[in-house]
Amino acid sequence: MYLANYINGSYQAPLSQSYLPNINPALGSVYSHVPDSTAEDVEQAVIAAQNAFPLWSKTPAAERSRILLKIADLINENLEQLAKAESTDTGKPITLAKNMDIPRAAANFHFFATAILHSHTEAHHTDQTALNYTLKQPIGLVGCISPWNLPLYLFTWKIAPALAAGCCIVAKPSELTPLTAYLLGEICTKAGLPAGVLNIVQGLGNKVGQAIVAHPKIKAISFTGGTATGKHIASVAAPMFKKLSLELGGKNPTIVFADCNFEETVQTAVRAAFTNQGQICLCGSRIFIERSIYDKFKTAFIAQTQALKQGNPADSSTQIGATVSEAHYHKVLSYINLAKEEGGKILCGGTTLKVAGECENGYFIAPTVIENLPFDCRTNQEEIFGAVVTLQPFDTTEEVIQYANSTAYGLAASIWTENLRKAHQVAAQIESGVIWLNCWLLRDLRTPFGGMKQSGVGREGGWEALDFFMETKNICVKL
Ligand code: TXE
Repeated sequence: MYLANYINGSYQAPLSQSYLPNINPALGSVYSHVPDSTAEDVEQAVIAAQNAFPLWSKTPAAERSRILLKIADLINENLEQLAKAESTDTGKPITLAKNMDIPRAAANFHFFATAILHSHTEAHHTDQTALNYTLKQPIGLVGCISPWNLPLYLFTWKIAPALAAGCCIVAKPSELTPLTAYLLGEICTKAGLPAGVLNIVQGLGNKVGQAIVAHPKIKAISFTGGTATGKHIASVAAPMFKKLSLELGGKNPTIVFADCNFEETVQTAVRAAFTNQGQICLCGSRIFIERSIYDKFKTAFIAQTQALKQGNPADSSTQIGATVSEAHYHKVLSYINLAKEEGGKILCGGTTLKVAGECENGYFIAPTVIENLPFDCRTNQEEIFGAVVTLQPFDTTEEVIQYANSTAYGLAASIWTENLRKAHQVAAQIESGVIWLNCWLLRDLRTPFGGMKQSGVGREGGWEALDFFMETKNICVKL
């Protein structure tokens, strides 16, 4: 199967006619080919977006909303096909794709389609002399670049607010997971999205991504991916005064106090550690446990980790699938070796896993739990982004806050205690943009989402996402 770019409302081969192999990570074999597009394809996409912008930006909100709701409906109608595509591309369990990724992609469109029907603007009276009102207008052409871990989920998390705001888009999914974005093109056409409003250019980051970020006609860049890539993108976009939204990596703490609801805490900490093979920027990979329950927690955590069913992602009972790519598989394994070198004790996992049958060449790593590492070693400071977590005991609240805040990241944290006063006090001191008290990944799309420190710049979600894709103008009327 040869995939294509979606430019000006139709599928097009890359101008270079060259393709990259797309690998099914559970099988370890090539199953399709992704356009290896270049700056020339991006140029075509920019021209299409420019031509579409005057009309789309003036299309009434109710009409934009109607089209976006139709896209949401079509995503839901194609749930089976999209979930299968997502699972094949990423190695994630089909059940996860069906229950989380694809429904959330539809929800993203639904959320922003309805939001624009309820917007309002500000007005400021200046004594009796003037009336100021705020006019929000779509910023123009925008670039949306997304990663491989939650492909359609994160792709649409950017595209939906941009379209709702009235912008035209040049978007690039990850070259590792192009399939659902490819399928979205047809859905958009069927839903009646005018040609050129959304353009999807497939290919490599350093070619297509770079061309989008550097293009003078593109006014804003919304990016989710690795911190190093984010840094590079900022260095290109900032001197051009582009608006930037960067959602980057995380090294999130799970903080377990002795007075937690034990069963619920262990269960959710395991889910936070290993969902999507640990490849979610929100995963809790450093688990700090109050010393008095450390051994009890460790025993229960290991037992539940070992009970997770790992295997062929296409099997509906599979809970843990394959790592996304061979390169990432080796990266995660290298961190397990590093942990050993740093004195870590492997409590379970720590090895690759052979899945019999068609998956015998797949990139499987057994969920890995490690203890006996100091909070400031590399294993506990660097983002592994795989099914590898560490357990560490703590004695005081001050100590655990120091541990939690010790990394360069500041994306998410979860705190487990039945003492609400303590929960709020600790939450206020943790340097993370997203804090969950007694839960994990409980999302309300209206809330601000994003990280502090090297986890990013800006917030997605709710009005903040719509605002990002709009220019704000103050109009002052003398009375
Ligand atoms: O991501 P990249 P990679 C973390 C995780 C992972 C590491 C690297 O730790 O191991 O990042 O992963 C595009 N200009 N996360 O290398 O490269 C690229 O094509 C413009 C966390 O796979 O950041 C893809 O579409 N774009 C993360 C997107 O950027 C460029 C999710 C992300 O890829 C580009 C993924 C360039 N110069 C990885 N270079 C999260 N926060 O969820 C690459 N890209």
